[in-house]
Amino acid sequence: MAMTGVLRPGHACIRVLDMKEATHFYGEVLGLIETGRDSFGRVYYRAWDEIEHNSIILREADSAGMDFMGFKVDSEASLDRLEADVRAYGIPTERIPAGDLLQTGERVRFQIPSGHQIELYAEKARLSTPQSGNNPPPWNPEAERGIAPIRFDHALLYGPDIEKVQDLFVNVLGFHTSEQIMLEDGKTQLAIFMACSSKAHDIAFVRHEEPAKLHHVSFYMESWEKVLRAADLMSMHKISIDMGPTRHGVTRGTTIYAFDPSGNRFETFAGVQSSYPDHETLTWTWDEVGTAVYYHDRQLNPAFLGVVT
Ligand code: M3P
Ligand code: FE
Repeated sequence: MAMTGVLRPGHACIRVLDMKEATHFYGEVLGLIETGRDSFGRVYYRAWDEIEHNSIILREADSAGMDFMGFKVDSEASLDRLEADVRAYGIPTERIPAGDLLQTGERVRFQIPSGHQIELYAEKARLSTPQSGNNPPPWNPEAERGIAPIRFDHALLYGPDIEKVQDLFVNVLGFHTSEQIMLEDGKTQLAIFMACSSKAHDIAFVRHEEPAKLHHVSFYMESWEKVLRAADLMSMHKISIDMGPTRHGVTRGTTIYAFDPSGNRFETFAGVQSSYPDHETLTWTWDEVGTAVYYHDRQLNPAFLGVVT
């Protein structure tokens, strides 16, 4: 197996202010498939083409934002090894017992320098879905219900000390840096995009004073046409759109940023480039920061740097 260790983003637990409003949005408008509810009142979803029991978990709380993001690793042996490596690096870890999240094995959780809670897990129940097994069709009716993204793809997180975060992800967790945006001094990073796969990014960070903030969770769509259809649905459902449809210079993704009813930003995107560990890190300079983020407008909108949950 060429891909070992950390494989991909597996889940994100999002705080919502009103569960009834949130389940209407995530279930009917975004079109995720509800897979369970637990004794804490958390609601679990997967996207139609995902193989595991859950990827988005909602928790009702007084403030919006993200509780934690989890990455799938290839085996229990990798989970043990990465746990030891994170500890040896000087970051304490805790084990969360199997079953704390529905249908999910033990998780190793740690706080990264930006203040976010990151988890690793090796086991989660696989569902039998129309897309699994022998001779699967290319899509099924769930692929046309609501916005209907293919998968939870990545998150962009805001917090301090992103160079320390980069060191941890690259030198301990095995990610590579696909792209970066520099500040005016040409040396300090405003943003870093990192992948554990050949995707444009699996996680990204923007430098920000306040720790543990969420800029967006992102959902992968099949095509630019599906991104435009998502925009139509957002308007039909009076969803607040932050930006787009447009294109990012960084990653080349065609995209929309919009807000869930609690004010958490989410992205529906398609058409990114790929990245491999032997590629050079693409760098965007401060004079082109607007183009890096919004390729057509060529300037940042005020919400981009200011509105996070
Ligand atoms: C994305 C993406 C920035 C670009 C963000 C890009 C922060 O969200 O998914 O490609 O410049
Ligand atoms: Fe994104």
